[in-house]
Amino acid sequence: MISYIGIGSNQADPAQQATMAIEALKRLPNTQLTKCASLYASTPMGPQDQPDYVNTVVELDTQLSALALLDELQKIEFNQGRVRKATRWGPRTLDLDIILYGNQKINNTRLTIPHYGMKVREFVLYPLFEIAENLVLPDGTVLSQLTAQCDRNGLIIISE
Ligand code: ROI
Repeated sequence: MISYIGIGSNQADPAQQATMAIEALKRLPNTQLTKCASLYASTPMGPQDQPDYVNTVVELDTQLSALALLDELQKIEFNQGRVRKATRWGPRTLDLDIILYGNQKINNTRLTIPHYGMKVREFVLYPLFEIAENLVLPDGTVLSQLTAQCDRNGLIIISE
């Protein structure tokens, strides 16, 4: 199954967090990392009193079920996304989201796929378009059209 994973961080050296997450995704069982978009710097969506984000998207070719994949992503978030601060766990520094899982629509208590925000988030659409320019969403929406309609909102490539 081809699946696209959104990666986001805005704490504790976000570019390093994203790079470490990519390395961890390369080690997933029964899975190949087949494409990797550039790293992007993006303006926060939501509260503006927080640092800019680093975002990217990777393509996986996986034999894991969507839920098994989610479990693996949450392990990576737990292992690498949390920073030890003095005596207690600091804030979450890494988000790994399953954006798409093949052409499937999945709705259960743990997962909503396609990811609910993907169609309007420049920091998902542009990196996804970079590695999957001919993609069509499960509902028939054409990715290139969504991307063309979405303002970059300051989104820039920081490393290829
Ligand atoms: N904003 C940006 N730019 N990138 C993100 O990954 C991101 N993730 C979030 C919220 C808080 C919605 N804002 C974001 O969870």
